[in-house]
Amino acid sequence: MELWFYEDQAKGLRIGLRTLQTYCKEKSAYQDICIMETEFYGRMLTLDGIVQTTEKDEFTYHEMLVHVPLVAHPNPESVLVIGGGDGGSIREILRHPSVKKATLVEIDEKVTAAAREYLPTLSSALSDPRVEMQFTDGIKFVAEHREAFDVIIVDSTDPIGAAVGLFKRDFYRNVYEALRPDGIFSAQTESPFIMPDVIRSVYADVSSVFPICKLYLGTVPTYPGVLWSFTVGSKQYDPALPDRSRAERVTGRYYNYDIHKSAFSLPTFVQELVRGGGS
Ligand code: AG3
Repeated sequence: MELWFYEDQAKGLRIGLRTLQTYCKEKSAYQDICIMETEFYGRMLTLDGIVQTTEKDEFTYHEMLVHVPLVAHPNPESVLVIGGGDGGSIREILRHPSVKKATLVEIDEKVTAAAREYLPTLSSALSDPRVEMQFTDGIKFVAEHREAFDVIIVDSTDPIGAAVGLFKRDFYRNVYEALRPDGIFSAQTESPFIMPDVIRSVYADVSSVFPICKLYLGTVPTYPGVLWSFTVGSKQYDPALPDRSRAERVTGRYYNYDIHKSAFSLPTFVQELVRGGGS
């Protein structure tokens, strides 16, 4: 008998992956956590039935979320990740030799425990001595820190449940305060095909808090809409003008210097969203 996993990505839109094995299926205080083997995309983590990451396409997401702000900053030493309990963002952060400390603030300790057991290609970097983990609410954590980080990465779930507050202006205000005077942050901000309203409102909110706000795009095949957006807020450095040698030092399987620059070239319908229009 064939077993299939389906995620309803939007009304009338569904993705299906044939699954071969289930490694972990548990309920935490926050959500249902599941890690399965899929035939096409390798191991996959889902939270409440929503695809978070797969072994085969996670590099596109984590490389773009992390390297754009870390290359834009000339000397990132202290980096904070909000969410990202699977460890994929931390793995990419640690590829930057200037980083002395990477702090992971994940609300659900059980997500990290499951990833450490069944997703080693993402989570193995969590054992690095530069990593500090705190299992607590990222919104509260950010509100309690002042000028403490060079870069903040918001590696969140979709804006539902506990993550809603990570897409709000008050949170971006606290992110601004938690960053050093030349700090920069990036956040995953969903697909322009599926959640145009999220992109529009996040862009308006981040622009109202940070002197520099830009949207850039990547591609994540297992996420709804595939074309994926990231929003960056910066106090000083223009994220769209990367230094070539800094970018080349962290060339990945998706990320490279040319991709970094071109990711800020937006299709017309996305330009309209960031201007506050569009449908
Ligand atoms: N964070 C983004 C997940 C969004 C996926 N949305 C969906 N499938 N509906 C993933 C965390 C990876 N570190």
